[in-house]
Amino acid sequence: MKIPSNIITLLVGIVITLVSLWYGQNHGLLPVAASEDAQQVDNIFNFMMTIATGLFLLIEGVIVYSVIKFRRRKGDTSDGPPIEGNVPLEILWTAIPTVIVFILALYTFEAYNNMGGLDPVISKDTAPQQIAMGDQQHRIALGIGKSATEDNPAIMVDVKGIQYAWIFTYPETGIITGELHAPINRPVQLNIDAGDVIHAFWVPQLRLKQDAIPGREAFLSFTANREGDYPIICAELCGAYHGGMKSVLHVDSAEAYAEWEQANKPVQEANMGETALVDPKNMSDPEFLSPYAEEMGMNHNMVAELANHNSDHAF
Ligand SMILES: [Cu+2]
Repeated sequence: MKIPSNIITLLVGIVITLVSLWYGQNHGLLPVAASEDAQQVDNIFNFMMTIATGLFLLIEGVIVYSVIKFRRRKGDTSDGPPIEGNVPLEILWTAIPTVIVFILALYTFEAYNNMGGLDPVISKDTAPQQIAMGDQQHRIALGIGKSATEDNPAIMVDVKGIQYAWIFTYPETGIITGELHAPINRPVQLNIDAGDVIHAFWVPQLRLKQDAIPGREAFLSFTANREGDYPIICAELCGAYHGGMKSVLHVDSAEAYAEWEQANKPVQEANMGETALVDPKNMSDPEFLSPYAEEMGMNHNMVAELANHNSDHAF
């Protein structure tokens, strides 16, 4: 019994489609998605992966099939048939990629717009540069952002890229740190700037990347929805130690974030005298030594004993 070739074509088409649809969702190439918007980027990537898998299987399949089916047989020295172009075929293979590219362009545009890429909503009160330069600058603001709302305002963080580190300043609390902390489910707005050369702020798990340009502020907003530690990577060759320009984004629970904030707030001037300044002259030897002794694995009594032994020793 001979199966008609159009039925075989149909079956092959169905199999390729099913395999492509499955692989488009199960390629495992992306790191975890740690924000709401990251899913939109993943949807585009998965869609592209589905199309790419289908095309790969179709084209490679035809090549492998042809290599076997139309191979030169033993003793065959004849020429192949003289085929010169095929207009319908060329129209087809121009039209299909054109349609695919158009669909991808529209889909990408839609996601970019959803994420606030076309009109970043910038909180003006913390972007003095923007106000100084007026409306024109606002219209061409760099970045992505829209996640803040009236009842869930964004946490502001000034991000400065320098050779070869990221410095994060929280203007509301005065915290300055080398590692970014963000509470889960709260919008965060990064005001990104560079101190020397062009850097790029990149967190793969947020699917966000933004150039940091000296003298020109850029913005990124995100709302992390997954606790964890994620790498911050400089994605613009910025000098000899560019490869070492890394930091960490800690997405904390609300409680852990509050704790971190409390522990890292600069000491207020009012209680500065008691907490920050201790004059070692007013301390006894054991008092002075105990923090060092603890590091060495000694307890308080051992220190006191030592101090007694050497009581006549001028310290
Ligand atoms: Cu850099």
